[in-house]
Amino acid sequence: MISVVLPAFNESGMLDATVAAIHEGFISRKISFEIQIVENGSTDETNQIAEEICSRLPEVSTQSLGYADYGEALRAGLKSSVGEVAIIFDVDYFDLDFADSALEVLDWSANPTGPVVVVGSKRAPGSSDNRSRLRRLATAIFSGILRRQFGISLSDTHGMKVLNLAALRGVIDECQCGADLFDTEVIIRAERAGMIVAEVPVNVTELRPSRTSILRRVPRTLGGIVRLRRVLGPVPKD
Ligand SMILES: Nc1nc2c(ncn2[C@@H]2O[C@H](COP(=O)(O)OP(=O)(O)OP(=O)(O)O)[C@@H](O)[C@H]2O)c(=O)[nH]1
Ligand SMILES: [Mg+2]
Repeated sequence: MISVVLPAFNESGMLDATVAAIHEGFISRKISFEIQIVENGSTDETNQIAEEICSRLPEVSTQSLGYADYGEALRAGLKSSVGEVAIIFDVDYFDLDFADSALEVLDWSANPTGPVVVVGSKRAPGSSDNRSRLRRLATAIFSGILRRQFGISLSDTHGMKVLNLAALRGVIDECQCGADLFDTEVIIRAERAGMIVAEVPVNVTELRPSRTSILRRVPRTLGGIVRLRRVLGPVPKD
């Protein structure tokens, strides 16, 4: 089974349409799936809308945590996923074609020798990123820092990804960072544990303009990198 984890924060405008599109996509693919909405900290009607969707669609469940934190929402969603494989989508950024190609690359077995994470890279050859120039630059700088500071092999760690949950449960339990660093920590820890991570190029078209100003994002991300460094230490020498 595939578990789609969908973090949702103040998504009353888009949640219904996004869940409907993902639901329809997996029904038509005849794949067994669940969709987990994980809300925290919303001040709009997101929760009520999520509950209403769950009452209509048996494959969808929702949980609501105390305070706004994207990483904590991902952690909670992955921990309560029942699938062997999880797909992380955003409410404003999801792509079933990405899911198809990433699932082909992912190693589904419980003792994999192939990739345990497949990231939809906004920077890999063949990708096209329609976000603003500033956002693309921020992604490039962040990825460069990750490569130098943590030896990460991927060109991008944020955004859509597919995970072999059966293989990654131990790694997920070890992760300490929340916010926008949680999924990056999973990837770094998986690589350090000798697991293979992979990427496929994506076409990035977010369904709405950015909600976070770059001025707020930069200090938050830099603070996150300092925290990651403290939690993970330097690149191990082999
Ligand atoms: N549960 C939860 N979900 C969040 C939180 N912040 C963002 N999300 C969700 O994460 C996904 C991406 O959020 P966005 O606000 O679009 O963030 P982004 O695309 O990284 O950045 P911008 O849109 O440029 O600000 C969406 O599904 C949001 O609803 C949060 O604090 N808690
Ligand atoms: Mg967005």
